[in-house]
Amino acid sequence: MFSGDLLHFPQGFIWGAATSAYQIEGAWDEDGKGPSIWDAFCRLPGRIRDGSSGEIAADHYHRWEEDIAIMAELGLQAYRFSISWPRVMPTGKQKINPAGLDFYERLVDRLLSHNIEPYITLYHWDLPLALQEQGGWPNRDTAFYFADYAAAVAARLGDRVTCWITHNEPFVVAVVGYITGELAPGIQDPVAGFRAIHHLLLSHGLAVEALRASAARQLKVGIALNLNPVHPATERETDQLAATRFDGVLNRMFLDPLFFARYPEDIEELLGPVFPRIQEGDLTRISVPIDFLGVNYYTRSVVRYDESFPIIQARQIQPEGSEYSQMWEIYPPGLYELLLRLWADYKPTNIFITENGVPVPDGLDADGRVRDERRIRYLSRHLAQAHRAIAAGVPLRGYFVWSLLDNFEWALGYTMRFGLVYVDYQTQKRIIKESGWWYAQVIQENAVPAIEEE
Ligand code: IFM
Repeated sequence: MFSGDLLHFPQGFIWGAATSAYQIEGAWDEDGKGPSIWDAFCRLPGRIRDGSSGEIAADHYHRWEEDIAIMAELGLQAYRFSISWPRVMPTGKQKINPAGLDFYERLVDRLLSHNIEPYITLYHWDLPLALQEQGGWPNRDTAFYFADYAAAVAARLGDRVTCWITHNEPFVVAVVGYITGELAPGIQDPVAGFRAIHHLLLSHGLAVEALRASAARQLKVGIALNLNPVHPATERETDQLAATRFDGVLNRMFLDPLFFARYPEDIEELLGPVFPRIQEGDLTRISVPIDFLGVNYYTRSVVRYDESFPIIQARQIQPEGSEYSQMWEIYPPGLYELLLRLWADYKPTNIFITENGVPVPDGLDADGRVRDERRIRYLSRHLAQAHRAIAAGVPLRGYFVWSLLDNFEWALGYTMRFGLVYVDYQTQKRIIKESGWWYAQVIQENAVPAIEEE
């Protein structure tokens, strides 16, 4: 039992944890799975900090039963995981690999037998390599193949799985995959990147329709966006302009088409010839009503005007005097600010925090325990902000910790640990961290201990 003051969450609030296929499954070429862009990218020299890959990762493909038993032990009410497109369709289109669908069916059935609600993400970055060879997301056809894939998965699992997320962080897919090139497929081409944004959004709309059409019952469908509040580095007019542009590309470029069937005018003007070509009817498709908006929140963006920065002339900086994790500034009030803004500007009927978490350099103590106090503090502070937002009227329905397990952190390899559960990659042994036991208590009491902000 927690002691002291508690922040109680509304009845029915959903507590979960999240993972993604490439980051945990391993078994990169087993049982008919095709290669993804990540299988190829990890082989390029110098792309992954520790030279690793997701070929084995947390070996979840073979250890899924143990992992579900851990979820049940923690009392998780929901588990958000992604389906590997190339496991289900090895070349991304036409031919289905039944063994791939069988794996996810077993997973879903076991989750349901423990009363853990599956939240399926259809795309968490692992594009079938064959589709990248035909142009990837900058190729409009990919959007239509994605809808076919969505329909195939829903035809098998739509009778049991109610909650579906089309995409995870399309900003990262397009901008970091096709413009800065730090993530797969590692391309550096702004025209390709903005075309990718449009096709990802189009594919979302097409997939929402396909999911709803192919399942026999009513599904709840949404999308998970990485959204940050954007703050100017100073009061200077140029910095304010930079912040508006940054917000345009990071946030409004996704939210406006989804909720208002239009792209932000200032960004269209700014991009000029780089702005993607939009066909008639695309925006109507993109703005098909969704059942919930997924918000992945980790940090805020503080932005300074910088003439040398291509196109947007805005650069993100790390403000002095702030607190940092191994990856980003820790800024809990940004979650409250963001949720209130989303509610005021876009009025989504339901919001879920589909990711929130922190990397901590965890290790085992002599007694075999993992004392990740910093993670407990990070999660507590963010949940306090979520609680504040609910009290202010935001329809926040649930929260997923990123991540259930330590896993492959993309270009940073295994150098970051985000899990509630420690993974010893040598033995694949799982150890529930202190944060995992703490979260189990949160779920049980539907409440978080109130903490003092310094
Ligand atoms: O690990 C990632 C995840 O795949 C997407 N959102 C951010 C996480 C931490 O970087």
